[in-house]
Parts: sequence; C-alpha cells; structure tokens
Amino acid sequence: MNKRKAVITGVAGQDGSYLAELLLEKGYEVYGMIPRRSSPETQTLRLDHITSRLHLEYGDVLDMGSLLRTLKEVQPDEVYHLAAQSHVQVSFMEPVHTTSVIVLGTVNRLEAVAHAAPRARVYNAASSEMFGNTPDLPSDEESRMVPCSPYATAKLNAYHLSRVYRVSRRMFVSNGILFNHESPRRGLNFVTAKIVKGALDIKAGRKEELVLGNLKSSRDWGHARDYVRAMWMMLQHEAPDDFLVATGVETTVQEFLERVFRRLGIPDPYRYVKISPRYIRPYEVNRLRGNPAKIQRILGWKPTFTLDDLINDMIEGLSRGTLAEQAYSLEKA
Ligand code: F7E
Repeated sequence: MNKRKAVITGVAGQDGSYLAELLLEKGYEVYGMIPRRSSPETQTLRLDHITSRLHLEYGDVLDMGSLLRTLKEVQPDEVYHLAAQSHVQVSFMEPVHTTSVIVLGTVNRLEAVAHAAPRARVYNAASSEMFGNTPDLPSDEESRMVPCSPYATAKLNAYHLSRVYRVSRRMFVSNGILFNHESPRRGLNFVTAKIVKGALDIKAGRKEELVLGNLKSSRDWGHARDYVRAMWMMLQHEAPDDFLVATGVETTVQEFLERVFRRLGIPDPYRYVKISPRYIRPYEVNRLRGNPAKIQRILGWKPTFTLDDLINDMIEGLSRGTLAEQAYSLEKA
C-alpha cells in the first residue's frame, strides 16, 4: 500500500517537530516546508534527530509558487498549516509582518491547495488568542471572540478564511483552536520556558535574576505532544469542523512560577524575580480557559499531561540543554 503523505508548513517550530515525529511513527511520508533564513544552521535544530527521515524543502508561505510546486509534486493526503509569527508581544512591534505571514500565508496556502491538491485535507492552526478578553469563560467553539493583538486579529481572519473555503470550495479544512501548549522545545521567549530555564540557571548559580512582565494573567497550559495528536485526529474525522483543544485548567503565571521554583527546591522566587515594563503588553489578555468537551465527545481526545507532568518534562528537557536553548538566548526573550 502507498504511504500516506503529509505536508507541514512551519515544520521547524515546536509543534511542527512533534507533529513530524508523530506522522513518521504512523508511517507517513512527511514533507516539511521551511523559509530560508539568514542562520540556516540553527533553523532546524528541533528536527536534527529526524532530518534524515524527512523531505525538507525551502518554501515560504508568502511565496505562492513554492507552495504550488510542492503540492503539485507531492499530492499530499494531508496539509498541516502551522507557519506563523507566533509571538503575541512581537506582533505589536511587527504588526504588518505578523498579519502578512498569518493572513496572506493562510489564503495562499488555501488557494494553492484548491488549485494543486483539492482533495487534500487541511489543518489550520487557529489560536485561543482569538478569544482575547472574552466574557465567556471557560470558552467553547461558540464563545464570543474579542482579540487583543495584531497576532490575534490575524488568527481570527485566517480562521474565518479557512471556514469560508470549507463552505464555498467544499474543501476539507479544519480549524484547531489550540490553547497554550508548551514543551522542552518551546522557544525561550515564551513565559513557561523562560521561567523554567531562568529557575534552572538560578539553581546552578549561572544567573541571579529572572526578569518578567505581568504575573497576574492566567492561561490554560497543555503539552504540545498532546496537542499535535489532536491536530492529526481532526483530519481523520469524517467531516471538517472546528475543534477547541484545551485542558480546562487555568493557572496564573505567578502560580506557574511558584510551582517551578518549589519543584527545584528554590525557597523564595521573589528574591530573584524582577518585573520590567519591557515585558508588559500594551493590551493584555487577562484570562484564557477552554472547555474541550466537543473534541472529547466527538474525537475522543484527552490530554495525557497534567500541569505538573508538563513542568517535570520541561525541567528535564531544559536541564539537559535543549535545542531551543541553542537557537535563542534568554536575553532576547
Ligand atoms: O505569554 C505573560 C504574558 O508569551 C503568556 C503563543 O503560543 O499561546 C501563546 O501566546 C502570558 C501572557 O504566550 C512574561 O503577558 C509575563 O499573559 O508565553 P506567552 P501567549 O501570549 O499566551 C497562544 C495560544 C498562541 O497562539 C501564541 O502563538 O505570560 N508574561 N511575563 C510573559 N510572557 C512572555 N513571553 N515573557 C515574559 O517575560
């Protein structure tokens, strides 16, 4: 039997690397698309252990020709569209770039699939940031969306574009509305990885302070491994749909910080933590919490990692010195 084929945009990121691993385990032939950057040597660090089993191709989602060429040649069964500028605070500083990559990148990819591989099933990476400061907590697929950043407005646009192509072009396009999901491969400029790495450095005597922003906001944090499994399950379902992926548990940044320091046996985190306006957002999403009842009921998906499991995995991974650590420096976070 022919192997099933999948194309992943954004394959070099946290989710792309876990998804590529999962699809390889399931016997897929995996084609990953990566944009050519000025430091190609650090670009594929998260994929180094599987590069020989992947087909990696240069291709930017803003470059319609490269998408069309790959899709025409590969004729994939599934296309996972994960490429984005995914940092919320950066989106305030680079709103045009963020909007282009997310909105134009999505419509390019939808057009390319419609022309070159119309029967392929498409996964679109939507985000819980679309809910923003919604009054509907916990949020579900029907909740009001009040996006609070250029990142979130772009994701909302891309989510609707995906829905419109599903209906108007009768394409199989599913939106995964993923809440925050972390891992040892998370970039160090996201708060969970920044805290774990900072605490490990403090414990080892390499650093004396950890500079953060708003500790009062709360998020619904899961493990990226569980969330990429949800992406795959969405494309195995008989019909395209929108599914929210979350744990249902909300934790403040402060509580996350205290748990990490406690787990490492560092008595008083606030001896080391400094708050800088640099990391305070101009428009903050105060709380996010999702209700994953629909995906549990229809697809049977459930998270396997608790928050403490996630923290343990991040501590273990980051204390070994992760791939992400080589790619970013904490100072840039
Ligand atoms: O911030 C607060 C910050 O940058 C979480 C992306 O994957 O999830 C992610 O977006 C919270 C915010 O993630 C620092 O103000 C405090 O309230 O880890 P984050 P995010 O913005 O929630 C969604 C679902 C996505 O789709 C995004 O792509 O932590 N916070 N101090 C800080 N955040 C950062 N980054 N750095 C700090 O020093």
